[in-house]
Amino acid sequence: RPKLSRPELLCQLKDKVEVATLTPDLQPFSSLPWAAQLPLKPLTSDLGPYKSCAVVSSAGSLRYSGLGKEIDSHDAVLRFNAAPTAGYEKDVGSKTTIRLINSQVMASDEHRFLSSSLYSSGVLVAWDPAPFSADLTQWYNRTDYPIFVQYQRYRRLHPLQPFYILHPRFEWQVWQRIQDNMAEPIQKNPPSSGFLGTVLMMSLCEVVHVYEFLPSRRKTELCHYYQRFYDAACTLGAYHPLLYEKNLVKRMNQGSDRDIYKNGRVTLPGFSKLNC
Ligand code: NCC
Repeated sequence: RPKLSRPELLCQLKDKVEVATLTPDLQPFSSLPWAAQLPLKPLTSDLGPYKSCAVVSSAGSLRYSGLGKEIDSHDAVLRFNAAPTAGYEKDVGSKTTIRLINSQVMASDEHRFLSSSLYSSGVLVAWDPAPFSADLTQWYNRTDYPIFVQYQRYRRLHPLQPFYILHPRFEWQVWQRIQDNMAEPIQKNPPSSGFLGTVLMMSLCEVVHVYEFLPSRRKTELCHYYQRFYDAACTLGAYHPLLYEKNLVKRMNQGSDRDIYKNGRVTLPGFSKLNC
């Protein structure tokens, strides 16, 4: 199978992946009373379009980057999980338009998801590693972490904050793009939040800048910019097919290699700007 060119890869991603979120009309939710807490419309009809966007990975190499001002200059900024801005503004900025969180964050005591102010700014989007090709009912009855219980609790406490749940079909559509463009079989686990969030923003923005997903010259084994914890697996992957995700992003990058090396910055076109 021939390796796809950059435009081919981008168009394939646009054609075969759709950002879908749960709405109250979907089975099995339509027969559950709490489904009224789900947003009526999918995320993509409520948010954007934005001109220029930033996706801020949580990588340790953001530390001492001085990228904060540049990140905040974008129209929308996506952050992940428990990644804070307070105290790290110089390096990661302070604007949060969307926060993408995995179900582990919602469920673990450590993150105090229901009470911490970290989660209260911007739009929340949650996801849970659903089994491959499982339908919504199967997944609902056996989520990885108790995403729905925590969702209902959070919504009761913060009824005005927009909060979406990704449709698991999206996870596996993104996974399939990675697998189809790799020579070897990759692990059958969903992509990392980092890559899911990048594709999410490509559907909302005209141009997407991803920071420290492809490591710069500041590359470090420091896992997160906000924690004193060292593990190379944070950058290279273990459970998630992270290295393959990065390989694909490298192939789609429209920016220069120097931009990666100097600023850890990748530039990707939004789907609306592609002529496929
Ligand atoms: O670490 P995590 O990811 O929250 O990071 C968000 C995204 O940033 C990119 N990243 C992060 C660190 C690093 N050194 N290099 C990077 O490129 C990745 O794209 C990553 O997705 C996740 O994807 O949701 C993940 O979540 C954590 C953890 O659940 C949360 O941080 C909450 O504590 C996972 N860690 C563990 O399960 C121990 C991580 O595997 C994936």
